Amino acid sequence: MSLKEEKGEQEQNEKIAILLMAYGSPQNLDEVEPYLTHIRHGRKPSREELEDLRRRYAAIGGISPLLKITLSTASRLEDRLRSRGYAGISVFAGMKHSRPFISEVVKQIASKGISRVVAIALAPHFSRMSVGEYQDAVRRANEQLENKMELHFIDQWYSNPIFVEKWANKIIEARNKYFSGKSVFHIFTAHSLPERIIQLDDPYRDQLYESSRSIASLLNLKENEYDFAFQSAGHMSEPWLGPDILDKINSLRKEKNYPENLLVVPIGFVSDHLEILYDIDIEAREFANKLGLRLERTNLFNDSDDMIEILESVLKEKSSILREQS
Ligand code: FEC
Repeated sequence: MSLKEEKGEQEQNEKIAILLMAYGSPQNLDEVEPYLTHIRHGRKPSREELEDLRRRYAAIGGISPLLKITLSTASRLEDRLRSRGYAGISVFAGMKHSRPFISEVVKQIASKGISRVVAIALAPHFSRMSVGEYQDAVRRANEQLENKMELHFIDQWYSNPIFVEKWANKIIEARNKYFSGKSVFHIFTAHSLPERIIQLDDPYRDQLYESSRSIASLLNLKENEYDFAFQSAGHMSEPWLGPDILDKINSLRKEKNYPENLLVVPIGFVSDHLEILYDIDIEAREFANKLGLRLERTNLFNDSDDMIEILESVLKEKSSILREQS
């Protein structure tokens, strides 16, 4: 074998995939039904449930930007890693509940002769019911392959110092933009999950509390300047983690010297999508306004340079594969 061939084979062996995983979203109103059926593990939604969800998508312009943002993040991260000299790394994006499904993307990765995959959900806090399910989808797809790939998972990354610092900057930016010089009450939020996760010793809620505290402490926020609330709870009969953001706003309004200016900081998410553009920007804002309060929210990272910097840092911190390559 010539030196060139040997080098080519080595490079072939070193091919690595980073798989970014996100929730997924319907690409038009007709796709809402299969999407919601998938979320519900195959149970068909009622006509009212479908209409309610279609109405929410219609209210944000008919389509969520989530897929576009995730694909762009993957492409920008790949460019960044290549520019850093990681020539054998390719970045892919797979969705949990819509196309391109994680299972399809895992097959596509394998078809390129890649043998190692680092999978990271674009959700910074770990729960068995959220990130755990992304990981199960990767494992199941890998099991179907003739030549199984080596899988590496990044479970959580909420405590990455750059992530914490960038959130603090987003808060300062939003306060200057909307509330310059005025006092502001900060509500950190994340997606709710069924309350039973607590009995299962799931780390999700504690990680969210820790996340809020570390961002608040970087900004020297006093205890009476911030709190945490859950958002976007499902419409199922079992109890979900609370307090819900609307209840939190209501209870704040009942306080004696209630805060008039609220800043929502959705630390459980990294990009714009239905749960931000509808649940916060429309539903929570209207609710607060009716109570005479002003509600604004921070921007999210989306596919910005900040997001790419955060992901690069997380991958280096959490993945020995990347460290081996540098
Ligand atoms: O923009 C988009 O089109 C997608 C927005 C979206 C994101 C998202 C993130 C999370 N979810 C989590 C848990 C659950 C559980 C159920 C559930 C249901 C829905 C429904 C929609 C939906 N989720 Fe979601 N979620 C998004 C959208 N989610 C739509 C359907 C119910 C409804 O009408 O609102 C309940 C499942 C069931 O019914 O059995 C549980 C968690 C996250 C944050 C972590 C992550 O991003 O993966 C946790 C974005």
